[in-house]
Amino acid sequence: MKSLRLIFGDQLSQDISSLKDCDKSNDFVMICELMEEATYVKHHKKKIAFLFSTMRHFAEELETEGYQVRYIKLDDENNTCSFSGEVERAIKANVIEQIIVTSPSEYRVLQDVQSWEKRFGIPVEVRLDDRFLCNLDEFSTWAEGRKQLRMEYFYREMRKKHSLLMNGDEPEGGQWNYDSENRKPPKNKLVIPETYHSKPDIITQDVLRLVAEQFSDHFGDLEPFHFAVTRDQALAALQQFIEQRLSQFGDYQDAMIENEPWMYHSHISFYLNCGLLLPLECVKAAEQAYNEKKAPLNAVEGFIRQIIGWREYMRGIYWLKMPEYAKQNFFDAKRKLPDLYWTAKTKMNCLHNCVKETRKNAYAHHIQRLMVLGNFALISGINPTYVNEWFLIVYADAYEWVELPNVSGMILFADGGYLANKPYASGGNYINKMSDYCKKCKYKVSQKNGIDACPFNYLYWDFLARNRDKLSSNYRIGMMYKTYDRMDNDKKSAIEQDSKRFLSSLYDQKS
Ligand code: FAD
Ligand code: DLZ
Ligand code: SF4
Repeated sequence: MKSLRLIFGDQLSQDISSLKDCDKSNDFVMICELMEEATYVKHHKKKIAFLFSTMRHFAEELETEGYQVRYIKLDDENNTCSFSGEVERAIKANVIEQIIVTSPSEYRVLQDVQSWEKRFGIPVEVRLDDRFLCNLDEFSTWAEGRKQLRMEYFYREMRKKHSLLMNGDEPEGGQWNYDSENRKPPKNKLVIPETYHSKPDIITQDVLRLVAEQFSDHFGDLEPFHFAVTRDQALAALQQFIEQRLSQFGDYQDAMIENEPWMYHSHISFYLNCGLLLPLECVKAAEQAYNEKKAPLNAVEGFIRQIIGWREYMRGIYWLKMPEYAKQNFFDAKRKLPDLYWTAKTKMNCLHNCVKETRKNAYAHHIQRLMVLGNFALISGINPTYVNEWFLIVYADAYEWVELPNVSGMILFADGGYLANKPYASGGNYINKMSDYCKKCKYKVSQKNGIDACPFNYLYWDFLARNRDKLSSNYRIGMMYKTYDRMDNDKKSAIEQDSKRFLSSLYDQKS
């Protein structure tokens, strides 16, 4: 049966299930650059360029392997701009008897796919995405009957299932988790290796021109552009991380240094999420480095946990809880997103740097996303819809399946604690301990109230006071109310007044 194998932009792997049993002489593969996908939220320019260039390189690889590829460029005259439109056009242009896809990673796109059989009158086979280590049925069986989920228990199951860092039934080193060793503050004079740099070839240069022309009003810097855009390059980026940064990954996982956006992180999320790298090969490479004594256990365990634990856990929750998950707003947060998230214009040095680097690189590391950008959105009471939209736009690794649970679940606690056991709210002390941002800030981190005080300090308490009814019974954060209750009335009123003043000035760019 002649089939159309549609490959979505984040499925760029020759091992993808939709290519299995493909009859190269009869079937054809379709990949499309689509205006609708690039603009349903206005993605960062670098993210669009990365995906288009990677898609074009992947199509070329498939052709070399003998596949018949129908590649639709953004500026093809008859491009209909949407997946459905392109499927319809392909059906009209070829005699197709069935459509085969690997299940799309996003709920929105799956809805589309599920309408095609009826709409086009031919069978549509939706295959499992077996790039992930935990399939969705397995996850929902694990989650069944649990009122709250905890990543740590899921992670242990995954360690056992894939026999990673295991000694028989016991975890390597006797402990499952070495996170407590992974919180070293930054030291002066750390030597941080460069992130991976590819040199833009002709394909990438063409894409850069196209993106500059078509998406000039989107957020972010297009150049310099140095992401890997082929599997070989992505493997080289992984190897570079294993050799140059993994050994320090654990120690400085939570550290932030001004003008050091990449730290010792791996910078592979873009490649993992679009299919250039597979999760198991990344964690096995790290395990091998440990076995060869090239990296310590705390670093390797931490890295493996992020990928087989957090990444899979986020995906499981997304599919278990969509579409309701996108609408959750536990704190009933109402504020708009302030312009500083786009302009980086703020006196708060931590936020200024994190937005500036995001704009330049389409990347910020986890603690910048969590404890600076996310924490501020949480304690300022910004509506989850706006926060989610921003995070989906600005990062080259952002797709709803992973962005939404991180934002709504992990930082905004918008699901009321289904995914995380407490909101990651914090005052300025944490940022001061884990970064050097406060040294150059106009605000004073040691000051708790008043015009010069670090806004995180009073906003934190104001957030707790505003949400007392929802948080005082939380066993991880509830005890903070005892501290709040011991404050005298003048102090409480200063917290409230400072927060009111600051939050009302947030929208006139003076803060
Ligand atoms: P490393 O720190 O080197 O970690 C290794 C890998 O572990 C990552 O590449 C990633 O695949 C995985 N990982 C680590 N933490 C998480 C996590 N919490 N959830 C899922 N995977 C994880 N990650 C995305 O891939 N896409 C997103 O859109 C995204 N949005 C986020 C939004 C917020 C508010 C927060 C707090 C986190 C978000 N993350 C997201 C998770 C994490 O910040 C990024 O995966 C990480 O910063 C990517 O950089 P890295 O490859 O250098 O990661
Ligand atoms: C994010 C994105 C962008 C910017 N452009 C495309 C595109 O042109 N073609 C495509 O197939 N996918 C693109 N994507 C990824 C999709 O928005 C979506 O996340 C995936 O198809 C998975 O559902
Ligand atoms: Fe950020 Fe406060 Fe430190 Fe300034 S003082 S950098 S606002 S934490």
